[in-house]
Amino acid sequence: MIDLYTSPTPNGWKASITLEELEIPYEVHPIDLGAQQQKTPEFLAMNPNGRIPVIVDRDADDFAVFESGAIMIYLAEKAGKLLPADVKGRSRVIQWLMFQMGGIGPMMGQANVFFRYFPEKIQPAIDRYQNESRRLFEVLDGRLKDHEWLCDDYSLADIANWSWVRIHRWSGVETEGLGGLERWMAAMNDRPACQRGIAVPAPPEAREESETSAAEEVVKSAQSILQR
Ligand SMILES: N[C@@H](CCC(=O)N[C@@H](CS)C(=O)NCC(=O)O)C(=O)O
Repeated sequence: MIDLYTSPTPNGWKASITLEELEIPYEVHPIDLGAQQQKTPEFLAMNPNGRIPVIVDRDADDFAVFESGAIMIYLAEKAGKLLPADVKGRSRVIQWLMFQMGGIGPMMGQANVFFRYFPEKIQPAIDRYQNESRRLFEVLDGRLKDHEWLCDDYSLADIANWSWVRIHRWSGVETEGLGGLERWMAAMNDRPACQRGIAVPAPPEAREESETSAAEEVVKSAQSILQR
């Protein structure tokens, strides 16, 4: 049994979708980021960086894993799925996983900060992160134009990138004109495990409809984190 400490964010969904795809039993522990539950001594003992997601493997002497990419690799290796065993196949998946960890995630994250959360609208910063996110979407699209999935088969790479790209409207980045990316997004959206994963620990509507009060709550919570 895995304990999953998470919140309804792209990095959290990477862990919950992976668990759902691998059919590994897990117990969800929702973390209220606005209430700083990720900074308590108990949480910091699991992840000194004070961020979700974190897993604890009860079947491995309560082994704790932080960093969403490391969590995904740990789970895939445990189950023997979603990460090929051969050196080149494994490397290809890790390359596209790192592309998300070092590119898509940080750039869309900063687009969210400057476009959604900062009270001051600093247009050059908004442009920089939205343009860079769009450029990275074009890289994904280039690959997905003639590949069903990012690597040889459906893998961790698809889960990691989709968990972020799916909130592109929240970041203010369009996917228009990127046919390969849009086809792949629809295929990801149709997967039952992806649908279950993004409902953990709460339904994702807040990220999709910026006009709702739930979206306002997300903004308020993110602003309170940025002020600390
Ligand atoms: N590189 C980390 C990033 C984790 C991260 O930034 N988590 C955010 C939510 S998506 C968080 O916990 N923010 C709370 C805070 O900054 O205090 C990962 O991939 O796990």
